[in-house]
Amino acid sequence: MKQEQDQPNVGRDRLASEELGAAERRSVLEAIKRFTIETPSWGYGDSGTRFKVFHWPGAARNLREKLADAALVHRLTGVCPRVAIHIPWDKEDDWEAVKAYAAGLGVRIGAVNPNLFQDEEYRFGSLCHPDPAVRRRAVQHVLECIQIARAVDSDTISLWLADGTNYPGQDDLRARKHRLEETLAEIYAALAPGMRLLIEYKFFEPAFYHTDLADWGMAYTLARKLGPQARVLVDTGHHPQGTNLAHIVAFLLDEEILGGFHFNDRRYADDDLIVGSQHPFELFLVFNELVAAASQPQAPRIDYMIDQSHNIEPKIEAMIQSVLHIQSAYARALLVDRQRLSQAQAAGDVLGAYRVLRDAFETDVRPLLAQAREEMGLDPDPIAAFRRSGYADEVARTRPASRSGASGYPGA
Ligand code: RM4
Ligand code: MN
Ligand code: MN
Repeated sequence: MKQEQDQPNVGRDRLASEELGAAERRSVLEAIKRFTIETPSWGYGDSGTRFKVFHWPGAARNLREKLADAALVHRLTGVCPRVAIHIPWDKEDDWEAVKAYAAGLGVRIGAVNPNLFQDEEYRFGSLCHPDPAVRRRAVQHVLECIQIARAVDSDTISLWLADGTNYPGQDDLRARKHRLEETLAEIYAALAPGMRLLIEYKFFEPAFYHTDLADWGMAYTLARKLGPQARVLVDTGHHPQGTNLAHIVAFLLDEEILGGFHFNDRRYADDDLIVGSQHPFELFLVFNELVAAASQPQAPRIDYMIDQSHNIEPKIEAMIQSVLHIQSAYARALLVDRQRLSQAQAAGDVLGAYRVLRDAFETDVRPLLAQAREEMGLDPDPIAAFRRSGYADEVARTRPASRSGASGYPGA
């Protein structure tokens, strides 16, 4: 097999060398500026683990405050114009007013996330519950979320199902699947034209014997049966250890069924840590697949959302850090030398191909990201700008700790 003779083993930095032409550099910069990320309302409120919710001074206590914090993240990064909401945690009476308030801050509402796991009735599930009355209640709640989405001009319902069982024999697994198909069909039929239903899967928790939507294959099967408005949502923390995320993403992209992401990082389970903080190479490999597929003629719409629950860390800064890590992964993936990669693949040059990816991954993209931000009229260092702004101190002063939790976490 032909080896790379022309490549010193110190690696290639396409940014530092003259290799990346002006036109390619420009197109990478423009892609970085266009790439938007949706942040979650619940990431700005107090949240934690089942052991303890530590209060963060100034953490947002209601939807208005969450939107204000999210708008600040957008002002500092320039790429977070949408905020996902969670019902009932963010429930309000006047959605017109919410829409106007968000618009006044320069953001808008993104995905509407129904809550199918916190009612007493949901002990044995929601859309899969054996009792038709509970299933009806769950369907009604999602239908209400569809109405809310319409009211705030959102076109996305992001559905995560906590349903499952804890013990073998607890319920009939196939009957539960049939109930789910029936309830989802009713929900799907109620979607407004052009509205998307993103179906999120998770292999465990809160149920431990089985989860009704355990993996991407199940989400895929149901999305296909429902129709083109249903898509699969990949939450990066919802797989068993060692699962190859990039492969799942490539497969779903190729099947034109990938609808969006919930980004977060994890070490053991659904840890909801800062995106890219634990496994940055894995995040890069996911973006490598996305960038590779984006060059196809029919590039699909993918919604890039963060789903994090901050426990000990400051909420806003954690969110900005996640956005920066996503941008780094994306920028590096844009720098992959795809021509060299396919040449190495065709030649069976295993390590040559690996090094093409590694070179992009090890490239310092901070100057490029700083340039993109400066071109957008932003501070090149959003974290430093946030720390300088005095916002954290101000909200710590003006937002006394609330006794009732707006985030939905017990004790928050
Ligand atoms: C779940 C799942 C959902 C999120 C809830 C709060 O683990 O990731 O997307 O809405 O947590
Ligand atoms: Mn999620
Ligand atoms: Mn999760």
